[in-house]
Amino acid sequence: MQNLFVFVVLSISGVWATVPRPRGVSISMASFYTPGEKFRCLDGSRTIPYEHLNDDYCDCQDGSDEPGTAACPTGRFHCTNAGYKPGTVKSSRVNDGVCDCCDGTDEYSGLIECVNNCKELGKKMREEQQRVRLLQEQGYKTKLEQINEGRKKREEKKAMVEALEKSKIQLETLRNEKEAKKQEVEEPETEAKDKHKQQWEEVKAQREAQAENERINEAFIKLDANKDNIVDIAEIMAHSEFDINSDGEVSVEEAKEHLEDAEQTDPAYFAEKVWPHIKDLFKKEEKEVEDPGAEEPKVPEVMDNPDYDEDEEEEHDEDEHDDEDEGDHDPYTDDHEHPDELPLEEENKKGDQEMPEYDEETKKLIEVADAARAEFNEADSKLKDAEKELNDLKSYLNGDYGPDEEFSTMKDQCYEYTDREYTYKLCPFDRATQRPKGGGSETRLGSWGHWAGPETNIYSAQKYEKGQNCWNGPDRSVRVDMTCGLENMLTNTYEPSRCEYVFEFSTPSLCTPVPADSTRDEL
Ligand code: MAN
Repeated sequence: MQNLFVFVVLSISGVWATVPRPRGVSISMASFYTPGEKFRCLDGSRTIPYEHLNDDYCDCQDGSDEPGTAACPTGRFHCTNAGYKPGTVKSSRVNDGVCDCCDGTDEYSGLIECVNNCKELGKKMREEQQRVRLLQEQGYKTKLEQINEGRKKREEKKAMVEALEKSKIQLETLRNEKEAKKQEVEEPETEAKDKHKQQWEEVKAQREAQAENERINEAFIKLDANKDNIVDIAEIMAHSEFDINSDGEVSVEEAKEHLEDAEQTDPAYFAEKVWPHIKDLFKKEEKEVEDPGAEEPKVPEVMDNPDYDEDEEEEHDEDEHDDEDEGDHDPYTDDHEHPDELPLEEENKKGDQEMPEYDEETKKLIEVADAARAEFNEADSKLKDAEKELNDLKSYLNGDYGPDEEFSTMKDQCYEYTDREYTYKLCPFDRATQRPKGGGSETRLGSWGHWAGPETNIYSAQKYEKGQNCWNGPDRSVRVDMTCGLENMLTNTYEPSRCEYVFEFSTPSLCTPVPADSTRDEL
């Protein structure tokens, strides 16, 4: 039974005391092992005599009767590790020839001798704890500043919202006034413009009617070969284009059909009844004679000219064809060596087809309406700017920047980290991206999603989601793990699974003051 008891020295409120307990039992569990009393297995399964503790025979299923031997497979051996931190190892490691506890208490059989290095480990641990405490303390100071800044920012934004809501009402009123004014002056403007356009349409229609009359007259003159001011069957028959059945001649019946069953036609009947039905045929013939290889080009060449005026025929001479201002160009007689003439004529025609300028009164109305439109546009864009600013402010105020606004300082900032291949960028509460170091386009790894830490520490991680789709894989996403650090900084990035990234981010926002006695050891 030499293994049964160890006597350890415990300091309670500065008073040193020994607590007898079986080997491998921690001080906090010592009360369950009372000398002289029967021992109840910790799982309550059975009760055994005190002497059966650590007798190298496993009585309790949970191994609680053999904390200091390797007899129970489920047993745990407690190392006091005075000077360092207490710990437990599996009972199977007791006396297995390997030093597991820094105080060497798990190896008491004499098989090997363990060096107690708890003091050394304890020193290192305390140094590390001190470093962390300093870091937390220093970081916490910055966190307090961040909290101040964040709260101030929220208050400022709230005040801005209030002021903007008020000025928005004024801007709306002004915009509505300007809109009413605009509508008021646009009405007479539209009326005047429409009137002008309508007049122009009428002029165009008149011109077209006149041109059509000219075409009819020209056609009549051409068909009226004997110039008796009557077109009869024989004169129609003389025009091969009226050969309906294409048998090489125009029959009497065909001619009559073109004359709408009349024997002859005067100009009035021709215009009203005959022309509407023959004008396409007549035109067709016009095209055919344009062919330089066609027979007798001399007759149609004058008649074909839409500007041809029979009365003026005599006046035309070679010289007049050179006068560009006349606009009387005959495609057959004009000298085609002068290519400039035709474009100018086209230009003149084009000028004729363009609507003339508005009259002075309409121009004035347009001017007034333009000014009203400009004033409205200005008022409207001022209102839109205010609305946008309001939206931005409200979206900021809807954000969750930590319980004390401590994370707000990282909003509207971006942090970068470069590894072997990529430069990663995190713009907190906005997006995460990746850019190849060697150049190339940026890949969106995710947009701000939500806080993603465990329930007890939700502000320790962030999630960025719905990034660019990964070929044959998920949409890219990032989890940002945050820890206490002296400044906001992206300290590491990795891709544990394809297109799923982890960013490590240090921030004072997660530093907490450390209670002075938090590193006290069990001795
Ligand atoms: C790019 C990068 C990588 C990613 C692959 C997936 O190369 O975004 O991080 O693993 O695409 O195809």
